[in-house]
Amino acid sequence: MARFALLALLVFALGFVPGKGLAGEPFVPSWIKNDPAAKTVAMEIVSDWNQVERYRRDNIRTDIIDFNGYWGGNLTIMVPTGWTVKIDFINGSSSFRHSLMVTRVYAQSEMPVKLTPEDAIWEAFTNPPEGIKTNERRQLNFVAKQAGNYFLACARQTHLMDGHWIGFEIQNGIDRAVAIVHDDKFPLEQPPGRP
Ligand SMILES: [Cu+2]
Repeated sequence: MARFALLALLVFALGFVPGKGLAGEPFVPSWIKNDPAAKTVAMEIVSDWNQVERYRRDNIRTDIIDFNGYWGGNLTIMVPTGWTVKIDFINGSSSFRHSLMVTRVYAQSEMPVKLTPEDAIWEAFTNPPEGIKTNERRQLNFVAKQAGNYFLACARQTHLMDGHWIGFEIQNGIDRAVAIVHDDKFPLEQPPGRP
């Protein structure tokens, strides 16, 4: 009986911890470069990084618009509090304008139809907010002043509602910027994001 109770406890502890989502291990992708001495992280974020690969695989256009192959919060970037963030933003789309903006967290039901410059945290957004053209690039620099959860989102038309956002978390107590893929939000049939 005691053995059974112990087993039940073990099963509970391993498999049914409330709030434990499916997430991979934190990793430093090739497009994140940490400089701990300067408390600075540089990252390159490409819009529609996977558009061509998706099209090649299925020969149909998908509704997915992405940042480095991630969308709808299936990746979270974590940055230490107080660090300077330097994002090299490139529009890799072959057809659409895109932008990049730091915003608060939105539930799907409360997302605005369109983000405006007033929605930008620390005025961090690429200009013009309606998006840069195909193959254009912008540098977006800001200080990760306040610990908490944010979005990196696209302010183009309805792109936020359409899933053109990833998670952005500013954390105390971490010593470098990392990323986590949320496998439960990443359909297996989709090509993987940028490593
Ligand atoms: Cu977009």
